[in-house]
Amino acid sequence: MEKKNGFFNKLFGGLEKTRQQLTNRISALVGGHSELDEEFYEELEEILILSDMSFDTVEALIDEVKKRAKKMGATESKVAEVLIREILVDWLTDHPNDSKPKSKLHIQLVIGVNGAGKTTTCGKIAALEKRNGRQVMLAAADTFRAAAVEQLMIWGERAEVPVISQGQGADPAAVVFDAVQAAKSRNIDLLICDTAGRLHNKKNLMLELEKIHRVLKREAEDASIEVLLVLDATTGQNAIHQAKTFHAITPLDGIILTKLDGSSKGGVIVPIVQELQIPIQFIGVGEGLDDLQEFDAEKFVEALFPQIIDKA
Ligand SMILES: Nc1nc2c(ncn2[C@@H]2O[C@H](COP(=O)(O)OP(=O)(O)OP(=O)(O)O)[C@@H](O)[C@H]2O)c(=O)[nH]1
Ligand SMILES: [Mg+2]
Repeated sequence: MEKKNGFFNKLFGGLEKTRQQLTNRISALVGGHSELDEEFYEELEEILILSDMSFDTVEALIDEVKKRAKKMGATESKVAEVLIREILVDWLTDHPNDSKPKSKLHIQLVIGVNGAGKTTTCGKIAALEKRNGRQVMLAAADTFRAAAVEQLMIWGERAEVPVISQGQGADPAAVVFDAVQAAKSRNIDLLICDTAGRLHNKKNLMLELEKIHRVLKREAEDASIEVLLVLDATTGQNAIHQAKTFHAITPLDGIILTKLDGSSKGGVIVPIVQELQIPIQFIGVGEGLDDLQEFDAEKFVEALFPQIIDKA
């Protein structure tokens, strides 16, 4: 129970800025405008757009609120809060965290643009899965940035898992190749591969990613492989664009949304799930080893819209 409360408190704390941007403004709007009329919807639309839900998602959300409100015969604006909460739970659980069935060796290829939080997230996943009793290994396939290998080594020490590396300048596909062999011989359950930050519009770097993925598929035939894209929640709308571009090069199995704790743009999670139809697997709510959570749509919406049940 205590663990569960700790989980929720961390999530609640992490969504503070998004609540200020989104939830508190909706509450203020409802407080000052009791009728569920066009003017109310226009203001609601503006708040939703400012929370970094995309225009299309906002339109769809407002339409759905109108539809459900009409069905209920509701005329008071406070219903809108309850309905938004309800719809978001529906939408976010529509695409559950349905990660693929895992083979004896499961491999996660962690990708994303510079500074999104890849290395930190690799360390956090390693710690989380180790706590779950799995044998975990890290591969330092960011051989590009100076000190990237050392950074992952530090995370390896914190999480108490081995790190396979070849140092700066090595071919990342060769590191991954080595790591797969090591993982097989050491009976590892989960191999997490950190990669270099790459701009989604730089073609050669994206091709390099394709190559790493190819080597993985070839060398680890019996393993299940997942490509996970790390997105920084503070980048808002740009995150959706990044996800679309990466998905076109290397089909994504899941998304990890980091830095929710530093972002007022947590609303971006809605268009990510709605428009890309890729499940959110983890969310980052801080810089520490324990600040990564498996995504739980209901808990997420509950932390975003607390107390609303009372108003229904
Ligand atoms: N507040 C907060 N900071 C985070 C989170 N995840 C990562 N960071 C911070 O983001 C910064 C970049 O993290 P890295 O893990 O180095 O990012 P990266 O994607 O590996 O960066 P490159 O390898 O340079 O592309 C660090 O200062 C992290 O502490 C999070 O969930 N919350
Ligand atoms: Mg890194």
